[in-house]
Amino acid sequence: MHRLANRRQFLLQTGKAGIGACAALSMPALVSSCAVVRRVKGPSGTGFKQEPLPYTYGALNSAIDAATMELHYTKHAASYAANLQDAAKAEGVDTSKPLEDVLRNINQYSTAMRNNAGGHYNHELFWKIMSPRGGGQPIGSLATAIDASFGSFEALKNGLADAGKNLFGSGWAWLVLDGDKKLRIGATPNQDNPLMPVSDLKGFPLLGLDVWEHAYYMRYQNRRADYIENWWQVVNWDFVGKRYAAAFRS
Ligand code: MN3
Repeated sequence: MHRLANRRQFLLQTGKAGIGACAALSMPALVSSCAVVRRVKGPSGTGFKQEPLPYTYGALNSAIDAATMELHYTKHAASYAANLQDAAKAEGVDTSKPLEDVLRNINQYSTAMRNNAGGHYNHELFWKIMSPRGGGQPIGSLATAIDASFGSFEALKNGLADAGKNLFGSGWAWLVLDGDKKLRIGATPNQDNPLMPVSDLKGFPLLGLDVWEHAYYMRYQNRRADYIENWWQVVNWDFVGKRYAAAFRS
């Protein structure tokens, strides 16, 4: 018992409980504390209303045309926000709390909540991780972590492109920070995201790429791979890097 208590203390202090360490603990209280240790909290505070787009519709034209941006923001994303507010009202959700709280407990809510809470969160993030002054390469601690995890920035780009291209139907490709503070690449179907317990890919979303056809079809038609290739020109690495640093500290 004494050894177990010490071990629990060790896990809580280091925050580095791996899967093996978690499996080795058999007492329910210790297992649950282990699960808490392995979650990255990350920056929170996404609201339930749509925020203004941080640039003009045509600002990302090197990758995404103005008509696509306008439809995407004013119709698709706006619908998720409106439907989310309806669902929140119907299901008694306190909309003064961060949306992340709903996503992390999505099993308690309806399918409408899952689709629209995910849809709203994903798009609010998507607008922020792009910029007319984007492109180039990640810098600082994120660049170091990308090299350590995937070998190179090129390998990250290839991995994310594969995740996006191989996703059947509509959804998102992601770079996330998982509970072991490791970077992971993956995809989620529909409007799911990696904060949801139902997602196979779990972690804190650092960067998400919308690969629904509405995000690219007018310019690229069926050429999802070309859209992804051009998209790197507008990725806001300054924002993503700060998000990584904040999530890593949490
Ligand atoms: Mn979309």
